[in-house]
Amino acid sequence: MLTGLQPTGTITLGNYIGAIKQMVEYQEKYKSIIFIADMHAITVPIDSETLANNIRQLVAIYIACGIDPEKNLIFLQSDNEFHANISWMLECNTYFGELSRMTQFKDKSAKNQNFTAGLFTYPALMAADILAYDTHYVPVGIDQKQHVEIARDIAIRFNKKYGDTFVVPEPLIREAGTKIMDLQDPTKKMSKSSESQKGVIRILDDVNTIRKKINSAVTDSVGKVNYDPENQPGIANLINIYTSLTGVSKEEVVEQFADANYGTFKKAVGDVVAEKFEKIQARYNELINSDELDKILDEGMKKSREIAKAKYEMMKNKIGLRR
Ligand code: AQP
Repeated sequence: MLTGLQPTGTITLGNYIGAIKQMVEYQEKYKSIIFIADMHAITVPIDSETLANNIRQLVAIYIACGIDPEKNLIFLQSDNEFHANISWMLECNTYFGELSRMTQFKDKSAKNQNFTAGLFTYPALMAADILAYDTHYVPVGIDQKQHVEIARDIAIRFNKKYGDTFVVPEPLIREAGTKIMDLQDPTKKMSKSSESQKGVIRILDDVNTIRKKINSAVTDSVGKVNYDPENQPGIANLINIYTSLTGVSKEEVVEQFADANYGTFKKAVGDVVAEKFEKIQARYNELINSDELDKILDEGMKKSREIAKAKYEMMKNKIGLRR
């Protein structure tokens, strides 16, 4: 299994619930590769110092959240030059038309008319990330499914043209209902690169700030805790947060808070998030300036390069890039 996050900002509660929590669960079930997708992060503008800080922070957050370096291969994408090399060979087997149909490209390029070629060819790099390791499973949200599908198409095409080279990967689609929304605008996804201060909970926010953000989350005038995403999107979002972190079902939450006002329910949600993040933050603070992180990344660089290099050499040979 292979998965990674982009160091485009401090991890949010949405990233934690939608991605990191699953990684921690999957490490018991699959042989896992978890990387920091920093080369994907530069497909949109990002300040150099901010990026470097985000990278170190993300490694510490992975470990603090319970990702075990003994059970997972953890590495930084840019520490492994074979990703870009493999990506180029895949790009030359990818059609302009299929890249043009990627919805993420359409969305992100619409936000900035001066988009880069890297934003356009991003799916070929993602295919390289996946295919270099003979990955069987790629856990993704529904928004990323298209990128795993194009990786499959590229793998099948390459295998047909040059002979068996790649394992054809499968997306592991996460169950619906885990998409966490902005607390101030519950129609918008909570995103790490968002500029919304009050609407986005960051994993490193101090617990009082977390409680305040949840207390001032936008709700509705119904005044009753129901799970009704259409008419009560703010409350539905808080229910999703509560259920994701406690394992209690939506029905049970609605029953438990049937007589409670929104203030009481928000306090309960705030307590759950604060308790979870307080523990993660304590571990994060021990790690962030330790050389443990560098050791993990050095080891990951070595191992990931060995695997990706073998795939790269195989591809070169099959394509005819040899003397
Ligand atoms: N709000 C969310 N609810 C549930 N899951 C979420 N994810 C992101 N936001 C939510 C999941 O977290 C992972 C992040 O993947 P990524 O780093 O490649 O970037 P992304 O999907 O584009 O996430 P962001 O936070 O919105 O980043 P930016 O702001 O850089 O675009 C994915 O598994 C995603 O499903």
